[in-house]
Amino acid sequence: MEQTLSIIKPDAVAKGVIGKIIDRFESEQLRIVATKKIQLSKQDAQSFYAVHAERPFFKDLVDFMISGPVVVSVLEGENAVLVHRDLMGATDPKEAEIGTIRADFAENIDANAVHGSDSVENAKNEIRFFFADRELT
Ligand code: IDP
Ligand code: MG
Repeated sequence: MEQTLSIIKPDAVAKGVIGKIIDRFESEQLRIVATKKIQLSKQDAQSFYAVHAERPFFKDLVDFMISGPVVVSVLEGENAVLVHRDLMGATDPKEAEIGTIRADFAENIDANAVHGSDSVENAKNEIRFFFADRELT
């Protein structure tokens, strides 16, 4: 069993597709361990995406991530990290395979609907960033 962190980004929350996206997780046997809708502060977004701090798109990414509420969830299942990344599709929705979340719900690479951890190690850190032990049931 593996855990991963999902963020439904402000564009997808504003579109009203939280339920549709979570349904895809459960349809692929990813169990919802924890979930909550929150408003990130600028500092939250900067530290969550610190690995991208030197990239040219960093400021736009932070501004976008704080432009409205997000839904953060912990998903659990066999190969959860990879299963979730496959469901999400490529970072650029134009390159995402048909039937993936980003192909179906994202507009462009800046507003691309979802985040997913890219490794088991990063998943652990990202889960700890958002959730206290008592929230992980
Ligand atoms: P990922 O979300 O598919 O893991 P990362 O490379 O980790 O992609 O990038 C994090 C986020 O930064 C992306 O989801 C996207 O919102 C944004 N991003 C990545 N590359 C670009 C870019 O070239 N232009 C604008 N935004 C980008
Ligand atoms: Mg990433």
